[in-house]
Amino acid sequence: REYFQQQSPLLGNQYIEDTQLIRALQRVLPAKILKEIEGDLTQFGERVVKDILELGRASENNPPKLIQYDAWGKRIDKIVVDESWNKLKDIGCSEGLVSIGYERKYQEYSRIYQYIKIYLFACSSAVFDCPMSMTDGAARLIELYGDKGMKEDEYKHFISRDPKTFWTSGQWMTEKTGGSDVSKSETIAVSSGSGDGKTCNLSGYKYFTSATTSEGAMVLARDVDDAKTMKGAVEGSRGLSVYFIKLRKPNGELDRIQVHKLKNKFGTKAVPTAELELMGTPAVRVGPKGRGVPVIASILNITRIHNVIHSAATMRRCVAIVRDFAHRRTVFGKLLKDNLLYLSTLAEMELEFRASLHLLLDVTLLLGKSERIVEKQSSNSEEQKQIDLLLRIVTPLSKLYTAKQSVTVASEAIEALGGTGYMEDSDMPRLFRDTQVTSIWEGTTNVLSMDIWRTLKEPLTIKFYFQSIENRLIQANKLLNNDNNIQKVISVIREAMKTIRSVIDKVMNGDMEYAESN
Ligand code: MFK
Ligand code: FAD
Repeated sequence: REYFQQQSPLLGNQYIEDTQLIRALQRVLPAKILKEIEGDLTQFGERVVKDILELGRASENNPPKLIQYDAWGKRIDKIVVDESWNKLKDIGCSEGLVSIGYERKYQEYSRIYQYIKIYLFACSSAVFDCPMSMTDGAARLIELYGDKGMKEDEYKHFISRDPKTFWTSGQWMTEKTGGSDVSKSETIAVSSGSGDGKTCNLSGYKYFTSATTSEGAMVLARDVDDAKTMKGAVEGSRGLSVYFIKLRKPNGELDRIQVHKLKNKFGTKAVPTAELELMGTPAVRVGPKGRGVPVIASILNITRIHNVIHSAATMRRCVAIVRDFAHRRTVFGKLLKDNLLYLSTLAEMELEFRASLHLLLDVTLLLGKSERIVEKQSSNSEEQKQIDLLLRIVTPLSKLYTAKQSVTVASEAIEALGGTGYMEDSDMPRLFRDTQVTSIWEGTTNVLSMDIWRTLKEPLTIKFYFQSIENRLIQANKLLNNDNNIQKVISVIREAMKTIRSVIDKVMNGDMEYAESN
């Protein structure tokens, strides 16, 4: 007998089929630039459902392993990754996933071009966007705080388009004492005695280190004169500085680092994340002593936008799969695409996706503008101050909102495929697990809300694409200045996010008048 065979949902070109993305790009990019980059986005949109998706699946199916000892009992701490993981690194490099943002061929619009490529890459690449994001952040940190030597050396590796010279970077902040609150960090930096005041040796235990196969890492550590007595240590986060380390010696061995374990994670399974110990690892300070938090924040402000990318990309991938499925699955005599109840579920998902996509583009545009103004050497201008302030608020705001929504959408997408959506090889559980972390790493929802609350103390004369968010933020700012009630302020901030959703809802229902007035 021949039994019924359900057709599986298929993914087409992820750029061409993403009509919302194309429309949104028409909104934010000058037509000439869009025309110039369209060819590249089209070829990449094809690749992410072909070789990149296959490599991502292979990496996921063969996660990293830690080999701590060789046959003779020598400690080697080798992290073995699947060859597909290395190939994803080469592809990410040659596709310019970091470099586009620094070549700045399209001035302030370069970031949009770069981040849309990462958006296409994220859900096919087994979260290789994680190492790419931290490398992007490290490049930015060097651009802002690095000396001439670092700009000629490490920076060039991070923004290279040649896989032979390309490096990725980690970002090591979290310790057992705390990830949100780093003030009790125990890792110490002791001068190497070279006399330049910058080279040190680091010792301490880092509790979460992602992309541990990277060539380098930016590390938070406390400066001390003497490791035994802790003389010279300044307590709290003001005693911390940022140090750059190279993880391995030229022969490939770890340089005074012991990897104690690989984390057994709920998701992001292909990304190696380790607990490790620095045992006098040679390091160079980047940025001023005792300014570790604001210096490393230049990475956080980039990686938090990468989080928005990952969340928006997850929603888009879920919508793409469910939409296609709706054209192939028949229930009660009708294709799901013709079932109004099913469509209303899909519309909810689409709504969240669109809101997040617009937020992503707006925050990216702000980042591009901020970097561009600095480049034009007018960093003290009022325009710069306002853009930076807005960016400082909109970055955590979009990160916290899109992270939460992506988990909801990914969960809904599993159900939308029925029982098969719950099966590992449908790809849906992976999307769900991978996006669950976006609300934890790079700052949890509460921590980011607090960060927005602190920033809102600055005087605000906001200009933002969504008028209604602007109004809410100004309202929060006033509340703060009047009675300093944090609960009220945070609830207004969260209302601002709901507003985005309602504006997009109106747009989807054709109520342009409402949408434009907001
Ligand atoms: C898929 C894409 C993503 C891939 C992710 C990659 C893998 C995951 C990697 C990680 O998870 S890395 C670890 C991430 N960790 C965090 O995000 C930490 C979360 N905690 C916070 O953000 C806390 O708010 C913070 C550590 C910053 C609190 O530290 P403090 O020292 O108590 O902060 P405080 O007093 O608010 O700020 C100290 C200074 O830093 C201030 O400057 P001033 O000294 O000049 O006044 C702040 O303005 C400045 N600062 C803080 N946050 C900033 C910032 N400056 C700019 N931007 C920010 N975001
Ligand atoms: P805590 O800081 O102890 O937080 C616990 C809870 O308290 C949270 O719900 C938090 O929201 C809440 N909370 C904290 N402060 C407040 C407050 N003021 N008000 C109200 N609630 C509050 N870190 C790195 O440095 N480098 C990495 O490469 C890295 N990779 C990671 C990879 C994965 C897969 C994961 C899961 C984490 C990774 N992290 C990394 C660590 C991550 O950044 C931290 O887990 C995160 O910042 C939270 O810190 P914590 O785990 O210490 O939790």
